[in-house]
Amino acid sequence: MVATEVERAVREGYERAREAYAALGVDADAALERARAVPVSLHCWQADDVTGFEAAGEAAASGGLLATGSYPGRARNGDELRSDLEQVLALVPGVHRANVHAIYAETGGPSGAGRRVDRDALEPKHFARWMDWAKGRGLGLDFNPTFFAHPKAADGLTLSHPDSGIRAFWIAHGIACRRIGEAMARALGSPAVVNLWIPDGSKDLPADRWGPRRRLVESLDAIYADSTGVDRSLCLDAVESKLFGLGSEAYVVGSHEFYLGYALARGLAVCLDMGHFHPTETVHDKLSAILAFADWLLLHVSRPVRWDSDHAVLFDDDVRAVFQELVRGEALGRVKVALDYFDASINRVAAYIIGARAVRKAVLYALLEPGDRLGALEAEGKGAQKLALMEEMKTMPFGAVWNMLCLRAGVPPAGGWMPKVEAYEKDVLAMRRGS
Ligand code: RNT
Ligand code: ZN
Repeated sequence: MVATEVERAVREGYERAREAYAALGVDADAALERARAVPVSLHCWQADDVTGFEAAGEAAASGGLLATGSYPGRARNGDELRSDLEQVLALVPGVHRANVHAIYAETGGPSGAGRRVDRDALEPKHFARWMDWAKGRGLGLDFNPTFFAHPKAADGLTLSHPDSGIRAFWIAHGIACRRIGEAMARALGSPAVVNLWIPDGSKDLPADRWGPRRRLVESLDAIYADSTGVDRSLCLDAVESKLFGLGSEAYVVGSHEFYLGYALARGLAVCLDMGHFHPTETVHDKLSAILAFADWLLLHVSRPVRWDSDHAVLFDDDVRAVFQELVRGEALGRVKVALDYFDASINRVAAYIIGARAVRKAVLYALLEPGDRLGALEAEGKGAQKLALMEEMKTMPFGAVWNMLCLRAGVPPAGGWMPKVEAYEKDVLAMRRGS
């Protein structure tokens, strides 16, 4: 089909779908526009398997992170990475931000490579290229300190390390990164989420679970101290827990309970990564519990398969349930949404697009729910009717509304984006030899 035919088919399909939703009291037009406006932060680390630019060819992510696969075309520098993100942005509908890790600093000359600046000495100027690019694109930036893939994290401990010198190094890194986030926010006129995740833990049974957690509290207090002068309205601080990691199977210092307590006690946000809980535990049930006490939280949308495997996000039950909960609780505005996965076994740009489109679909799907009707049925004790309506919603013409959202956003509806990615792979990714 040529473009105009596709367009006509989308419009026709949408008209019928709009009527079907209207019959249930749902305003599809309003849902579509609201769904477009929810910012989704695109993680830069899917493009290069969490390698970063510190030194060419340096081993990829450590600290329990593992990108598996060797699909050709990994981005090797900032320009390639930003080019991949451009390609993604051209094919995903809605508002996006970009999420950068400290290892993506460009510290050298014109090529961005060169002089190595250690993590404790990073400054906003080392991210000038990211800021310039984001400004040109009208994107907000988010930021993350990198507490892994570094000699001072070689034994899997950073902010909870027994050696005060090592802790001091990582504290300095944490503060430096908050300053960078603040600078990004100023430069772009949009507050930056700065999310802290550390790998600290132990592979086997620890004799002492208390000491590392005490030290972590002290280190975090130093990072988040008022004396740093970081403006909290620009640098939105979040802390990310984990249940276990590769090499920290028996004990993780920054567990969920630890960070939930810390964040509530100190007025920070928690980050819920969908891969960081027991496989039978669901993140969607935590939202109304945490947001009863916290102002906002950060969501790392990820897809764990048997473990925290960081597969590309799909439009699956878990992701749908998260956004349904947020819509039902009128809490979409109290959550910052970020993608977090790294799959090196498939075309990396397509992996981005699949995940970003899946999240936007889930937002739209949730907004198309007849919330008032479901709520009324529940309140009237009509459990069967409620369940039946929930079931019926699954076979509504959702795809027709999604296609219209894409059309309005100026990106290909349905699977129309894949040929573009295939062309990009042929013209650009395939030229990246030795990556
Ligand atoms: C690790 C955390 C963390 C990282 C990124 C790279 O388990 O999920 O968010 O994935 O910071
Ligand atoms: Zn995460």
